[in-house]
Amino acid sequence: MDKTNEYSKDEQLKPYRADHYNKNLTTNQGVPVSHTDDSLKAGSRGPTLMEDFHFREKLTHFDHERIPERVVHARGFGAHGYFQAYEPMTEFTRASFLQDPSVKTPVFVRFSTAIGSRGSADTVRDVRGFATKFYTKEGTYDLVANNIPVFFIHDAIKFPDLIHALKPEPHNEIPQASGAHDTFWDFVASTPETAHMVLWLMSDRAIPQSFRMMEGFSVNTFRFFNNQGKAHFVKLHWKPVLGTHSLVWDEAQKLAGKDPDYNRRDVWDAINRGDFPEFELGVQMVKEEDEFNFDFDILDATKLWPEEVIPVKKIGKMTLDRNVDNFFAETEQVAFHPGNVVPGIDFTNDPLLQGRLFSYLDTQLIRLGGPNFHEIPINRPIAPLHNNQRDGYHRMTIDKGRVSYFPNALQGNSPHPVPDQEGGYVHYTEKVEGRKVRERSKSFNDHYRQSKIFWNSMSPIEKQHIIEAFHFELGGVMDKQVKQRIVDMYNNIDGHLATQIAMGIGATPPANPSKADVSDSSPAVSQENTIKTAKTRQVAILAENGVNFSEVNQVMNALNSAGLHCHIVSSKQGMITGVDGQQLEVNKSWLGAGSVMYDAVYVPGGRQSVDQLMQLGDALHFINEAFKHAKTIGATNEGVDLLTTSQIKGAKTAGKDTHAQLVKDQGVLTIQNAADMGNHNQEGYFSQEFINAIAQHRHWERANQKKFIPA
Ligand code: HDD
Repeated sequence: MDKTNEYSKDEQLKPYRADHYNKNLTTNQGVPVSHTDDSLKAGSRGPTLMEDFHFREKLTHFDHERIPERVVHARGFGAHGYFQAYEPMTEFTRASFLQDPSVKTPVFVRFSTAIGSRGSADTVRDVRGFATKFYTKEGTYDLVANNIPVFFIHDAIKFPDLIHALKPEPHNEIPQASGAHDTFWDFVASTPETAHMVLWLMSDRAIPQSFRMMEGFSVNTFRFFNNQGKAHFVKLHWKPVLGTHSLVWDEAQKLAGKDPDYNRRDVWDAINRGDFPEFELGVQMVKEEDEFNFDFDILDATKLWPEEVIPVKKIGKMTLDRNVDNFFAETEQVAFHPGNVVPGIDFTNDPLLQGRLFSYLDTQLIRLGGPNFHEIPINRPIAPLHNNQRDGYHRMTIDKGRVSYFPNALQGNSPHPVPDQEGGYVHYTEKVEGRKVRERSKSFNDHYRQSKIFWNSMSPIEKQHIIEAFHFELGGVMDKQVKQRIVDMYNNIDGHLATQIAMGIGATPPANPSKADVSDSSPAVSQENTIKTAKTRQVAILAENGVNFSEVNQVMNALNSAGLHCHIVSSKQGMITGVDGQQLEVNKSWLGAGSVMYDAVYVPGGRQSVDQLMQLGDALHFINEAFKHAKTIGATNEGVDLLTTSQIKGAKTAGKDTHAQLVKDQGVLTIQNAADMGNHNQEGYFSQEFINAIAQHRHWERANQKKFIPA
């Protein structure tokens, strides 16, 4: 049997998919409807009649279409795919989906923001959810992760306090999807354990360029254990094949207005184009006997395990290759729970995880209307399901027979428990002891060391972005005391950072700026060290009538063959005519497009086209904004004139008198007197050099990029 499709979620969902094309309109009772545009009345101007069962059913269902949004992570976006293990992991875990590389385990992933309401924008500053449901043959496993490896708090009991502080303020429900307000920072200033997570939240990690270009972290510590009962503490990772990249804050804010669905549209379009998002599953493992060998407590969710200390072992790859058919039925109704584990995966006493094990099921009972939400198609396991749970709202299963108890003789003692050695789930036999206490482990109390390591690990531009984020976020805080307390708190981490923060928010810099007492860093946490590729990047080509079609054609062919995608941006949608009479279809007009939607900009030659662009404020703004955001900019022949009339004139560009000489200057590439732009893979030609520059993601070395200057 083709093991790659042994368990197909797609097959399971098929009977639930309703295709309404070319069908009769009916009521929910299947009664064909003759007319749905007028309610039943006594006379065409008379009152609507109560007996109009079609009207009543249609309106009643409409009135009841909304369900409560998630209490956090309300805004999300889902996609289907599959996971394949790289090699058998039997040495560490018996989990079946981590053994056979030939098996494709169906998955469903939901990316999300955490704090915004369901209708808020995608590109807000926030931690991102990265929840994955593995429909394995021995039951469903949910890895409910975030794109930041640590969390605000140690103990789940503080979660309601944290979220109440972070959500819009209760007196005026302002601000939406933002921490830039008094209650959040008051909570932070009062809760020093939040310092590390908040530093990550102020970093570029909180404004990911794409869900396809962000990491995932289990945050909590789980256990793998094998058939011999040998256990390891583990933290799980998702590593995007495209690398980890972020927007800049100015871009993120503008995208929230120009395209609030930016990140979900990016995934939707990428899957439709065949640019399937891919993530490698990684695991960090600590032997039981090494539990206390570190300068942090491995059960403390406000601390990460430095990848340089505990390496990440890549154990498989996930590919997302199918968009949902119906957002509500799949993405809105999906229910993830960190307590959904399969044999070989168990929990630890991480107090944050312990609390999560209660909360997800509890909140889903009210959000999805009762105890049978596991029967909603997207939540159904692929594995067979037999137990004695019965009834409850929306029960779908028609349980046959009289027996709904165990043990029994009337049904052959079935369904019967499965012995451990035959695959039944057993918990790791951890020895548990202790007196009843409400207290924090002393081993959790170092709130600042890892914050210092994170700060040390940041590149100058990443540090500058963090400082500017503090300025923006604390700029929204009205209470001066709260601002000052944050400055004083961050002086525990870095005196210069605290001083820089204070200077931007009108607070008093620390009288005694703390001196660096930790020199460690972790290169793995800086996005400067991530995978750099131009694959799937989006390029805007600015053109008007009279554009040099041959240049556009050569460059577009090279970009497309390297896996990039191009949009022609012009004054109007429709067709434009090249200098040689050939036609080009315009994808976006200036009104619908913005440089913030693209990774790079290319200005081709053609005298008439470039002369028009030079007169257009929209075109000049487009290219200046892209330059401000450190993006790659290319121009060929007459196209170079647009650069020299914009803020980019400072960049070294090709001169008119030079023969076909390619000039590259901090991500600005120009060439004059050239007809051959070079097809793909021809090093030294404009096209390939342009692709190489785009692969760098951004060009922070430019003078217009303000960088952090150490004290
Ligand atoms: Fe949570 C949803 C991730 C801490 C309680 N959480 C939720 C989602 C993600 C996370 C990705 C969205 C799932 C979906 O797409 O439906 N949460 C995390 C991570 C955490 C974390 C990585 C830190 C380790 N969460 C956390 C704590 C609690 C919760 C400490 C409460 C004790 N989380 C919930 C919840 C949610 C939820 C309220 C809301 C919607 C849902 O569960 O189904 O139960």
